[in-house]
Amino acid sequence: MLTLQFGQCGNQLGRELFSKVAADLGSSNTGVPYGMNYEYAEDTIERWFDGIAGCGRHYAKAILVDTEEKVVSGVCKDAGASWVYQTGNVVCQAGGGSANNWAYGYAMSGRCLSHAVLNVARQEIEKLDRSQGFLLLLSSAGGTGSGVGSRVVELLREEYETKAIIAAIVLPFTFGEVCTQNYNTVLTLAKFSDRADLSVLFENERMHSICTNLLGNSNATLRDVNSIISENLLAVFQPSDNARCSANFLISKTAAHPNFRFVTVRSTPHTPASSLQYEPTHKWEVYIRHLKETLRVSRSQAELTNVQLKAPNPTLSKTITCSPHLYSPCVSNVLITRGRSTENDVVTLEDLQERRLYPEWTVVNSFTHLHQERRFLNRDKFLALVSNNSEIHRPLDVYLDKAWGSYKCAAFLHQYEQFGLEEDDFLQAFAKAENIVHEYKNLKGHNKN
Ligand SMILES: Nc1nc2c(ncn2[C@@H]2O[C@H](COP(=O)(O)OP(=O)(O)OP(=O)(O)O)[C@@H](O)[C@H]2O)c(=O)[nH]1
Ligand SMILES: [Mg+2]
Repeated sequence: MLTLQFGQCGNQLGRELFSKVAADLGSSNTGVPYGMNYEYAEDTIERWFDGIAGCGRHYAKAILVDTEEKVVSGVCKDAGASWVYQTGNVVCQAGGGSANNWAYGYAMSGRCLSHAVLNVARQEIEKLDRSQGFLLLLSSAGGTGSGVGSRVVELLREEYETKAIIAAIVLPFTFGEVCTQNYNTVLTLAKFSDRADLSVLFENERMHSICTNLLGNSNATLRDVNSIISENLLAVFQPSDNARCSANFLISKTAAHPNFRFVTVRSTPHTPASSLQYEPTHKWEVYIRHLKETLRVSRSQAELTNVQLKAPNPTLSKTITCSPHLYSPCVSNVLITRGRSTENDVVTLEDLQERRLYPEWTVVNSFTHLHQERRFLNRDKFLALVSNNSEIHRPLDVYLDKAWGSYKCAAFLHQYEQFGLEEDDFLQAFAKAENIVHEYKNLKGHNKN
């Protein structure tokens, strides 16, 4: 994968992601024989790195894009002990950012930077024999990640019609941030919904709550949030023992239907580093049941239950999960399990294969399982569930509602019009976002088991 990091969030998240790749690569407790670990390491290096610098450190296979120097130079300085960014892959306009304005990012910064980004991308792609495609990292709330990211995703799609484009999009906190974030989010999601093959959504609020509730970190910073997001991404993208597992494979399993191209990732277990050694490791079925429970919606159907913010419960019996709880209907689920499975502790899949989770129109294999025996980041077990499910409409609906509320009273519109965004562009984006929300909201599970 060639990673493209956009704006403050994309670049900071990218740095954390590569640090985790290096940590996983260097982890001592792999749980597998030398040869197996060697293969995993080779595959990891091929996925994320691109040659070795004079200092012996790996070059990250990444392009850094921003409209101000501060963040990218900080991120470059703060690379890891075993890896660095290539300075030639930094595409930065020395300015003051895109002022949290999607239109400025798209039209002004995007126009200046996109050709340089495409040139670097071309050079990188030519160097790679087996390029899996692109991973774009950005937040939807600012001006650069959202606007320049939207411009670049358009150009990448035009130039690389068949290459996989996956975006990891960070959604803003719903309160206390900038007023234009709702417009920026709607405009970004509308653009990515038909240009990227798959968009993985991360809500800052939810990720922050994981730090607070599960890791006991009441002063969690954005760096801590990035650590959780990176673990989720890597649990998905690190090699699995399934040779078919590529970006294209993931897309075909999760986002084959063009109306449903968004997913979220749930993962478990999350344990504070200080108590990692004291925490018991449960059987696979406990974690899998826990992940299934994260899909449960409350009786009033008002929202997801907050199982994601709780520790897995080993006493949760099968009979409880077989009871008629309500689950968010899923277009598809991909479960990735990492760690040792034994005869006495097999990875059991029935919970997530249950037919009622999936709409009647989905094909039989809307559930996929991938496994990797090698331990992930020194943990005995780690699981990630990539889920394309109805609940995705909820956060999107919130931003859409707020953006529409502002639009109706023409709030801040002149800031967008100034940079060429017309009424029609806004209305098209609203219509697209509304359609996404509508499709997800109206998903229905299978009636029969
Ligand atoms: N998870 C996470 N969110 C971040 C980070 N940095 C900023 N954000 C969020 O991203 C949004 C702001 O977007 P930025 O990425 O700072 O903006 P930008 O793309 O640099 O655009 P401009 O600064 O407007 O040019 C807010 O919702 C922040 O909470 C980060 O490192 N991690
Ligand atoms: Mg910025």
